[in-house]
Amino acid sequence: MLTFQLKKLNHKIKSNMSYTLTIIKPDSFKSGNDQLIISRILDSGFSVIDMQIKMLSVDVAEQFYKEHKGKDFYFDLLNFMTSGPIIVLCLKKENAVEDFRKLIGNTDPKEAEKGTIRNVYGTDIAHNAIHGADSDESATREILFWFPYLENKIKN
Ligand code: RTP
Ligand code: MG
Repeated sequence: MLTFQLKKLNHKIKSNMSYTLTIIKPDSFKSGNDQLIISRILDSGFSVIDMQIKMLSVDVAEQFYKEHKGKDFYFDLLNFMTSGPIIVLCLKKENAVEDFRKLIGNTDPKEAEKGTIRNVYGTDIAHNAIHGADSDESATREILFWFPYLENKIKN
């Protein structure tokens, strides 16, 4: 009986969980702040489902950032994101997308609330240390872009 109740409780806890996608950008990797940033993410209650350290090709960067094609900053963004290694992480937490966006702060580090990751580790709007998916739909699309084999896990 107790086992059954525990299983039910466990299921309930699990069902409140959601997922998000982050990228530790090349500026953070180069400065050596990547480990501090990941520690900060873990200390904020996120757990890591999967991660990759990689160098982006222009082709892959174009696919990932296709929503920004045509914007003034598009080519600068591609240059920056292909300038050095990045760390891509799939993260899990209750209310993951919204809580993660709060943790990283405004796109422009100077506008970001004091103590947020971009405020602490970012330099300017183009070199802002970290990416975070901006909605549950984007999170699902982005997680499947990098980790297609997680489909069953994140949709359950
Ligand atoms: P992200 O996608 O990286 O989490 O950033 P975001 O949602 O806060 O901002 P978004 O509008 O999606 O922009 C994507 C990334 O493009 C670069 N950017 N540069 N120079 C500029 O005015 C400018 N604006 C945006 C930033 O690296 C931004 O994170
Ligand atoms: Mg964005």
